[in-house]
Amino acid sequence: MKNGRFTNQQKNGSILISLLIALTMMAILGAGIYTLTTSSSYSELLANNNNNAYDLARAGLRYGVGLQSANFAATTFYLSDSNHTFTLAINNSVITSTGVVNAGTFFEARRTLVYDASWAPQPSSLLSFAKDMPSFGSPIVPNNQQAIQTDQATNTVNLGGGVQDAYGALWYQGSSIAGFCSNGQCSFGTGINVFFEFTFAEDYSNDSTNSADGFTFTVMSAINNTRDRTGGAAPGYSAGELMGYAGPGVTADKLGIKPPKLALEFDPYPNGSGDICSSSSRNDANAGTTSFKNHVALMFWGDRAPSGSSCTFGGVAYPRASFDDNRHGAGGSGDDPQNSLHPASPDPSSGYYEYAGGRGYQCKSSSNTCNWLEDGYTYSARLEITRPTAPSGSVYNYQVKAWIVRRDLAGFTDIQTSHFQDVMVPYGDSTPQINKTVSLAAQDHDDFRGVFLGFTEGTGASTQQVTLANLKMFFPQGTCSYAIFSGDIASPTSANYTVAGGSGTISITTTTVCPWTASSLVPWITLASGTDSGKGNGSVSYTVAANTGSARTGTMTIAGQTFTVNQAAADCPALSITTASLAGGRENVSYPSTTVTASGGVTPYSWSMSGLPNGLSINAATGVISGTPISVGLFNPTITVTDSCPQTANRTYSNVRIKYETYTITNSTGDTIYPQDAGGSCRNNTSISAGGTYSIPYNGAAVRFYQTRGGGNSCSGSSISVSGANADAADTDYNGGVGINSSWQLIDN
Ligand SMILES: [Ca+2]
Ligand SMILES: [Ca+2]
Ligand SMILES: [Ca+2]
Repeated sequence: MKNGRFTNQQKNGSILISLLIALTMMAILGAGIYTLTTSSSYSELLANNNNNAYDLARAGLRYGVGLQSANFAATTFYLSDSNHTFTLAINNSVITSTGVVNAGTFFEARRTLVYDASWAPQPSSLLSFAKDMPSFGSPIVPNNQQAIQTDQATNTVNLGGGVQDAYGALWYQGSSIAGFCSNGQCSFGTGINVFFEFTFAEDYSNDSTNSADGFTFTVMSAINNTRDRTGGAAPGYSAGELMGYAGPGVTADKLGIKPPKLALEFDPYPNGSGDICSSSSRNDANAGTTSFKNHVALMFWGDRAPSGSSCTFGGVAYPRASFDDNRHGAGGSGDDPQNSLHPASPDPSSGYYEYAGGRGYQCKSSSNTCNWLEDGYTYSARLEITRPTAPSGSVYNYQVKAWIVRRDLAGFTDIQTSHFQDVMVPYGDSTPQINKTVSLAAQDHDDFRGVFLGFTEGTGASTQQVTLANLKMFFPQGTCSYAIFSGDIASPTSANYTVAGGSGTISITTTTVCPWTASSLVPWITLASGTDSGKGNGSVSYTVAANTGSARTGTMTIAGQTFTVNQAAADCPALSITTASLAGGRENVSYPSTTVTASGGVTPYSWSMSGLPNGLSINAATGVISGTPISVGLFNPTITVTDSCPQTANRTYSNVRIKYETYTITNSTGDTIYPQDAGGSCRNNTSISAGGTYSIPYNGAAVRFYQTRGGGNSCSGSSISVSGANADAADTDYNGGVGINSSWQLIDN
């Protein structure tokens, strides 16, 4: 960069840093995919200034990411010997960086980049051939190990090996915090950015059939597939067109790579539109003609249960399901996404790209004209998949972008080349050749939570030699989340132990690829061997040692969550609840305030209860039970007290009775009757006609009913039989029987 030097001097109150440092940070910092928006105002004559402004803004963005701070006041960083600056501000994790060249002059150029870092909390890193080649050391090559060869010295891969009728897959097999990968199974998270270079051997045939059949970069579900899977032709049959992505391979279920899966295919060989079981059935555009152009296309999978009988090879039946997996136009019914079709005119959203020049320029090492891709030159490919975190309606929309360039053809500048290879930041310097949204059903989206990533290839009657180099994969964010349980209790935060100590288990649930660790921060809590880390669901077993001193508290960190252990002191007196009984109550009448008491232990106490009548509660600090019962019956509440050691004591009270608020009497005598009030007089003007009812508010007194009412409100008569409701089992009648159905007096007990 011109004038690319900062000094360490203070100037105009701004902070000075070294641009060299900032640019170096571009390579080592970064914690997420960037949502970039750009704005610019510049003259076309000053495009170089604009590029410089863009890079200043980019450096600022990287620097801001490195700060890992939610907020950072707007600060201008500038070059000492010029008016070139970037201004950085972070507001609620949204980083805004503006690069300015020739600030304040007619030649000013200004670019602004904005990155929302709030959903990218996990620092991450790259997976690459450069540092992870040993993890690409074992290709899956069922029928010919020449098909895929890895070179651990040069960090390159050969696909094809120059052999016919072979196929295979090369999956990343390592473990890495980048992508939360475990034995090759990575968390798809919010997507992935991929860069690699590939070089095909020259094919200058008019119909591009000198070499076959191409390769794919594939992402396959690790939930539905194991890492030993590959597609490929049925044994003994020639169908390189399946590219190791479609077809049964040699797996027992004859399904090859099962959905969900997606691939970017690099197809340099035309195949027609025959039955999916037959060879030449990929629906490549212009197959069989000299108009065929090598193409790059997005592939998903075909129908899961295509109609028609099985495909039969050598007398063995194979499910048709895998045979159309890289057939253009297959899929698209039900939940199956559409495999990309050749568009009538160039259209990135079609998912299918062919270089307009097709065949007709100089091969690298011969005087012939070669087909695009197959010219002996090295091409660069870049793939960006954004995986949604939430559905859109009932589906999940994946955005897939791809760029394929031969650098000299694309006319890249050095800066564009640098950006193109930098997978830690979205690429925005040129329009992607492929930019397709594909909608996945919820189950497929979920089955993509864990994935294997790598390459597949296949050959038929022709052979191929493709060299892969310089792979880089960046996972913007793994989406690992963890829940812990103590038995059925979700998200427990603490447990109490007596002076004697004991043991406990906390279980963890998470996605299978997600790692976790557990640790104790105090020596008296120890984790059982082998339970201090894991991946996926698991559990942590711990032991609390006996306590010889005062009460103590220790914490464990389990899958990122803090769990507290409280243990009683060695000298805690025994704790007990001393309240012997609990009074009964009456429905809808305030319960007599009752204070439960305890002895022993170490105050303060903490009270809780279970099984009390509805409407009553206990004050945790004072032990006072209060409230108004709203239901009747017999209750057996248990009161629990916890002291500060801590230790607990329980006491259960049997048959605490809550009575009805009123009684309702039904006159079943056939005559009018008269109730006697508490004072012994017949109630003025109160009579109960035959069949009538009479509601008696509870007042604790017995109520009698008489046949007649004489002068002076005297009641007389005898033997009146009534029936009623709301008496409970403990109430008695005049004769000492249970209930009130058999006589004329109710006694509330
Ligand atoms: Ca070809
Ligand atoms: Ca093909
Ligand atoms: Ca194709």
